[in-house]
Amino acid sequence: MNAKKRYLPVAVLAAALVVFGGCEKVEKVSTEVKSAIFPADKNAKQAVILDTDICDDIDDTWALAMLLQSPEFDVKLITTEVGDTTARTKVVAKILQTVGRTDIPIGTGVAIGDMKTGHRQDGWVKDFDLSKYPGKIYPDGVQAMIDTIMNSPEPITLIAIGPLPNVAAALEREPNIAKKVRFVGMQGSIRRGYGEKSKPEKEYNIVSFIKASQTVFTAQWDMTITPLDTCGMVSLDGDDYKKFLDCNSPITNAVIENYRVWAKSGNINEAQAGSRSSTLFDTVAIYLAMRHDLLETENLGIRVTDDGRTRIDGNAKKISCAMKWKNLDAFEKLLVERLTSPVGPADANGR
Ligand SMILES: [Ca+2]
Repeated sequence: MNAKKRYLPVAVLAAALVVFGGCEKVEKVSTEVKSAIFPADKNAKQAVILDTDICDDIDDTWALAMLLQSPEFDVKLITTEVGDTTARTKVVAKILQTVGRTDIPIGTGVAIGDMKTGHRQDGWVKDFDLSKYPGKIYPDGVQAMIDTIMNSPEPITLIAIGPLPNVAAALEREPNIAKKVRFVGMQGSIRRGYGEKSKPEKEYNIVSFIKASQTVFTAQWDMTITPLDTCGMVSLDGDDYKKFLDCNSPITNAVIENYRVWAKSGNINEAQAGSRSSTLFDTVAIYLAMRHDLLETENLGIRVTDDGRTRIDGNAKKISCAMKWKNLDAFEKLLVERLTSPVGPADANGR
């Protein structure tokens, strides 16, 4: 079946945005947003797993919010990874409970690496009792990832927005997952570095677990990534940010509360949270899991070197890499529209 046939016409989407438009009335829909593909019914939803190092940089929290607010997705599992994964699970659990999505299972991933740093949102959950959480939490997140993939009647999109020890462990334990997964990730730096530097550099998600990255980047699955070349350019300010800030919904409030706690714990001026976001790298992986028309992608052989770089190598596995923005502004507007819209997958669950 042609996938495009399963989606609502653009005019219906535009009408839906007018009728159900977010915290505030949606006044305009950009040309690019109009071209969005939205599932016509819940049967067309894409089954996804999110693997996240939430609590390190704050962008994972924004990405999780975007995921929850995107009706294209049927979120089957969220796994936490790196460091104190139980602490990260606690933050995911509180967010899901806050927005009424405890139907989504959580898997606590491999506790590996530094257990103390990179946990900048602990203050947000200091009074949250995980033992009273009503949803399902799998203590072995890697096995939960494997079981979710292997038991799924449909292919799964695995969205990985951090280092890759969970994904590598899952591949090593059950290599057959590669046959059922499309991988979408925020990893690497190919022609540009942090802060739009003109040279690539060692990107955190890759360099912090190099062998795991090599395992994932050579697995026999379809791969799409947003390296720093594109994801490093995303941030919100001005009217876009104001719309998000003024929304006052459970999901936007959860993001902004976490942003303030995160800023404070990292000695960043908390007032920044009142005027602009930090760089929202991981949101681009969520976008790439559903569409890529606002980006230019290149099919490149990518090799993860032993010192943690992502080099173009014609002999390496071909990966679809988002290398340039066609319209970054349209993406940022789409991001805000998603975050501030009440139309999310929760509606399909009868809320
Ligand atoms: Ca991340």
